[in-house]
Amino acid sequence: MRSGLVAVVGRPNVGKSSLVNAIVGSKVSIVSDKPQTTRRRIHGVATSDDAQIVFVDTPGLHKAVTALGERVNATALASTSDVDVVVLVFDAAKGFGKGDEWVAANVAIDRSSTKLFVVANKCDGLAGPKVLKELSQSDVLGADEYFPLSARSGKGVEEFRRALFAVMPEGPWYYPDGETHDLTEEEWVAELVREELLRLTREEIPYSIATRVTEWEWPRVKCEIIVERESQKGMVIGRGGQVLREVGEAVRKQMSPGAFLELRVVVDKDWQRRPGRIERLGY
Ligand SMILES: Nc1nc2c(ncn2[C@@H]2O[C@H](COP(=O)(O)OP(=O)(O)OP(=O)(O)O)[C@@H](O)[C@H]2O)c(=O)[nH]1
Ligand SMILES: [Mg+2]
Repeated sequence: MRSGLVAVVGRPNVGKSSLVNAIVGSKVSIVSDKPQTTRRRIHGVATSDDAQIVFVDTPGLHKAVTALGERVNATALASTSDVDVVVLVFDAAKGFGKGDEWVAANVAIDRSSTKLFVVANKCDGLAGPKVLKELSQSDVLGADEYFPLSARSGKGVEEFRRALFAVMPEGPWYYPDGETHDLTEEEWVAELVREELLRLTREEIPYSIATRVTEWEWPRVKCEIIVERESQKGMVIGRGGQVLREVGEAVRKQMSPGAFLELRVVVDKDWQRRPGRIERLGY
């Protein structure tokens, strides 16, 4: 039996979580078009006949301006030690840039025991020469292998998946066959609620939202939506409760049948800037 850990790092919004989901074959990590969607390290598990890969999805590395930003950066930076492969993902449509180099320079990788793979994501719709140009720009990273692909269309994902399985060392499986992630049911539902809110809100609201399941008395599940200011409450609730209703419907569809999901919006002033609060929320 073979197994290994693969940490996925990169700037926010480059498609790290989308890539992990594509390889695992189901949603293990929430995705949105807003940067800084992932806030904690999440294990996504892919199992083949004789090997298991545990992906470590991480928050996007960025210039932090709040205590939450510092916290999630630290989480990402701490996740590359003792792994078999570090995958550095960049957005090929935007182009390989200084920010990606900054990520590579700040992530600790022991190259004697850890391989570095670079993924040029979002290659769907890009012309061949553009992809080649971005790949050659990223060559400064001196990676072991480079993969142009699209997590969205799936093109190139299978080759990448095979290359990862090929380098997994001998070792026991960390998760039973069939298990795809390491979140508890409570954490999972809280993340699903946050995903829908990221989809439905804009401007500063997505960054001000945290979610937390406060009660799980199946089929009754209570989830708290925490915002930073009184003025944000209305936007999360929506006119006549429209936003909350939409969130509830979308999340219920992804839960076991019969769930009764109750959503409540509360204000915790400037929680994002208060380390104690951030910790309590599990970030
Ligand atoms: N066109 C295109 N869009 C993609 C692709 N992969 C991801 N996206 C989109 O890019 C956005 C960000 O995707 P995520 O997977 O949340 O990115 P992330 O790197 O995990 O972001 P953070 O968690 O914020 O660091 C979403 O809107 C995705 O749908 C791709 O291959 N092609
Ligand atoms: Mg993510």
